[in-house]
Amino acid sequence: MTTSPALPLKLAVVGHTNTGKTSLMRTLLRSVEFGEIQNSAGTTRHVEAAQIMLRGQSYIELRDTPGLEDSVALSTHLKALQTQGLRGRACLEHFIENSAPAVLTEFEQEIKVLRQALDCNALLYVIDSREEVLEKYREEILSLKLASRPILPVLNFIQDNAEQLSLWRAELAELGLHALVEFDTVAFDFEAEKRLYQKLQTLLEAWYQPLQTLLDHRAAEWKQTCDACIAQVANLLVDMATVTVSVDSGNAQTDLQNRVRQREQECLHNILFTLKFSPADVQMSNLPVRDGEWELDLFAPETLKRFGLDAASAAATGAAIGAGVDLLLAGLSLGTASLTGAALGTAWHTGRRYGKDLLARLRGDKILCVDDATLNLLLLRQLSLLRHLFRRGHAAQTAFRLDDQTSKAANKIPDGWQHQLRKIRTLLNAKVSADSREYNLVISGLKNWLAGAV
Ligand SMILES: Nc1nc2c(ncn2[C@@H]2O[C@H](COP(=O)(O)OP(=O)(O)O)[C@@H](O)[C@H]2O)c(=O)[nH]1
Ligand SMILES: [Mg+2]
Repeated sequence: MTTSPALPLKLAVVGHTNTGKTSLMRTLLRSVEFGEIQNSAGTTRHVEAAQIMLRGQSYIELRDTPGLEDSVALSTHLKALQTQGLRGRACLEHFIENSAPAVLTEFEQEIKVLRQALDCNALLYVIDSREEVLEKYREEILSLKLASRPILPVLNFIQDNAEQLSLWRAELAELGLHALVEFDTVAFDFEAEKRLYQKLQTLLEAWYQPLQTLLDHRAAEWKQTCDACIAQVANLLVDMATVTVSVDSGNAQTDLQNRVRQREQECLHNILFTLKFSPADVQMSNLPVRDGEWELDLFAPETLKRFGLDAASAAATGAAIGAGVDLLLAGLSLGTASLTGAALGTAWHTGRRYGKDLLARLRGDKILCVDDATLNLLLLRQLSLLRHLFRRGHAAQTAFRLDDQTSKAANKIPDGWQHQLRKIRTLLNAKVSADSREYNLVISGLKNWLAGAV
């Protein structure tokens, strides 16, 4: 009978100083706040634990440790004990419990790490793969192996580093470490995180099922998170393509600009919150909003269709609409009270269909809306943002500057946008409520299109 393993699975995150141990913790925890990260040795002085929770239960306990500094000297001591016949865990335990006080002081940091190696179920050994494979790293691994726990090397700083990576792989194989992962803690890739858990499954068979449960949950959660961010952008684009301001309202232009900028900020805020990033992770300047005057083309096929009219009988319909509009205008100028019977019915019908924007237009008001060029820019900014954030690790230290995105990809409007925009603009012709079928059709089409474009 197999018994369920004790949860949480305890993983010690170990390695030389400054290899990205705390960064790995942040990325796996989706927390920009865990620990302290600095490009200098000895930032993490103590062991700090954090939990990966699922439905109120801790599945994994990650323990961040100080970096191993003097591994060659440490290894000399451990080798001496091994020649006395002490092997594996006994060797480490003896070293921790029976060394002279001066030795314990000298290796204070290392002993904290060794204790965790002894206490945890497995070790994530983080490597700065830009580094040469030096003797000190070999000694470090040999010392950690004495804990007799599975070690999963995590190769960090993997970008543009193929040559050095293969040297590390060869060295690790020689040390008996064949399962390893490449995992960049700054440039996040969900597939790489999945592989990390899968490798742990093969190294820790007893934890196979809980790791699978966690993995499934993480995959579902990642999809939901991405979908939620895409929905934010879809709503932003629809809102901004359909917002109108009457010129009569005084500061119409500034009003419109402010609304667009505020709405973009709000969208950014929601996306950062959904992905568990902080406002400091992204910098962006105000969107240069331009406004266009809204021209309502009463006889455009899409407008006609929108009002349930058949474009094929446009002539007849045009006459009908014309009559309605005339009556409506008459009603407006004469005062509604002077309209009688059927005339009032037609006027009312037309007015209700076309909404207050049309009435404003018929009254000669100008209606401002956000122009296509601004919406194109808004789209490009949001795509750049999502493309970056979906691949950003929680350990990344430099803020993403949205305004610096000048690459070809960042400036190319993906195919199909004009079609989407046209569909969205049909909602502008008559204010459609956000819970209507029509509105939802446009939004869901747009979400699908955005998911493909990101
Ligand atoms: N470019 C890049 N920088 C990283 C990566 N991982 C960590 N860093 C940086 O390396 C430095 C040390 O990281 P830290 O997590 O504090 O290392 P620790 O001492 O092992 O905990 C910090 O400046 C990090 O921002 C990575 O994958 N890519
Ligand atoms: Mg650290």
